[in-house]
Amino acid sequence: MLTVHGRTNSVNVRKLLWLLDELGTPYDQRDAGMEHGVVNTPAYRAMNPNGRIPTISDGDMVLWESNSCLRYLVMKAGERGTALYPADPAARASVDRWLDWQLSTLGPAEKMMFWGVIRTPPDQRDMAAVAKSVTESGACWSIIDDRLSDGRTHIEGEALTLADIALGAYASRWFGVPVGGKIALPHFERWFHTISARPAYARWLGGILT
Ligand SMILES: N[C@@H](CCC(=O)N[C@@H](CS)C(=O)NCC(=O)O)C(=O)O
Repeated sequence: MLTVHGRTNSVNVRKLLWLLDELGTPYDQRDAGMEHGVVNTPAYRAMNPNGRIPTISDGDMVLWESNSCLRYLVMKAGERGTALYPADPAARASVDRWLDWQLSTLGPAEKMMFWGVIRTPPDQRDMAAVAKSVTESGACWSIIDDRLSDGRTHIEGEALTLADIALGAYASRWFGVPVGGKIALPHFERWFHTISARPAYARWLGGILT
């Protein structure tokens, strides 16, 4: 049985759970990280020396880095995963570009917006750092807004791909963190409305941020 190790309020765990529901792949989820501990045990570190979540195990196969896990899960699903991660080199590379961009550019830009508000008590918040993160996140999301300005329903066209899942999980934080200073991004909002209506999104990302 495929196992996803990681607490369900983690954005990077949520990506995987959203995808697994889209694929209809059975899995077992085990809490790990933050208040659940586990990540510093020798057994967990043997799977993931970073002590981070998510980690997946599938028989003898163990993998970490959420976007690598997304790719593995669609490839393992065979036909069911093809539309989400197309085989054509140009189409696949285009999806991969957004996964890499989420990890390298969007994630660092938006981290303080989320952590500085949702996971920091009000009297300890550095609102200047949060405001900077809101500005930098808005600059990132405006790239997505431009991408969607031709009326396409999804990042890569008319069908859901891993790009929508990796970016959609983070978009839940842009729309869900109650902080001012966010720029209006109408195409991005329209896309978010579409993807957040999916039952698998609603199940894992539709609740309040914690
Ligand atoms: N680049 C990694 C980031 C992993 C990461 O930093 N995960 C966070 C949760 S989103 C974590 O492990 N936090 C510490 C904890 O939960 O104990 C990935 O995409 O999997």
